[in-house]
Amino acid sequence: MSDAPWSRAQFEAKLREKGGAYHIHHPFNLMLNSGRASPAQIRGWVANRFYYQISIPIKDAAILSNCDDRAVRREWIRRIHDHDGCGDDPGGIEAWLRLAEAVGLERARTESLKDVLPGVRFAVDAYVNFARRAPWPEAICSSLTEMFAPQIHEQRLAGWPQHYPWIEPEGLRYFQNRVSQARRDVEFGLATTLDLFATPTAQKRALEILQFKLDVLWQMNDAMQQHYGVQ
Ligand code: AHQ
Repeated sequence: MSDAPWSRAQFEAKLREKGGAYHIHHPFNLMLNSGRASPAQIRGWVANRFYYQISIPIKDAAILSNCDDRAVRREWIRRIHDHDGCGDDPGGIEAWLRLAEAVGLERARTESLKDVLPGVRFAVDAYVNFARRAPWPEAICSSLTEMFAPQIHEQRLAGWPQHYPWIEPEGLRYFQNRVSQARRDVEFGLATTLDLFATPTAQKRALEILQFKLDVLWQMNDAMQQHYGVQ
C-alpha cells in the first residue's frame, strides 16, 4: 500500500465496492427473493435467521462493554432497543417471531432454536465472539454490511407479497422497520469507521473486517442451501 491513506471518499468507495460479496447475491437469497422458494425453505430461513436476530443485541452489548467512549455508547445502545424493544415498541426480535408465525412456524419451535443448522450457529457465534474480543472500532466496522441491507429488505417488501401470497403481510413488518433503522445505523457506523481507520494499514484492516462479516452472512446461506436445497 502507498504511504498515504485513502481520502474519506476513496475509503468509503473501497468499502462499498465489497457489496459484490453481499449475501443478496447468494443463490439461496436469489431463490428467496425471486419467488422460487418453497414454504419449507422459507420456514427454514426464518427459523435459522432467528438465531442471527437474537444474537445481534448480544453482539451490540459486547461492543458497549468494550467501548470507553460515552458518545459512541449513547448512539450504539439504540441498536439494542431496536431488537429487544423499548417502551411500547416490542422490538425486532418480537417482529421476527411475528414473521415466523406469518410463515407458519410456531413461536415455541422458533424460540427453541431446534432448526438452527450447525453452519449457521457457528457463523453467527463467530460474529458475536469477534465483537467480544475485537477493539470496539473494529466491531463497529463489522456492522457495515448494513450499507447493503436496505436494498435486500426493499427487495423482500417489493417481491414477497406477490411471490408468497400465503405469508400474512403483517409478518413483513420487520423488513419495513429495518429499511430506516439500517440507514440510521450505517450513517453512524460508516462515519465512525471513516474517522477512526485513518492510516493505510488501518484502512486495509477495515476492508478485511468487512470481508469477515460478508463471509459470516454468506456462510449462513451456504449452510441453508446445503440443508434446504436451492431450485
Ligand atoms: O436485520 C438485520 C440486522 O438487525 C442487522 C444488524 C447489523 C449488524 O449489526 O451487523 N446487520 C444486520 C443485518 C440484518 N438483516 C440482514 C438481512 O439480510 O436481512 C442483513 C444484516 C447485515 O447486512 O449485516
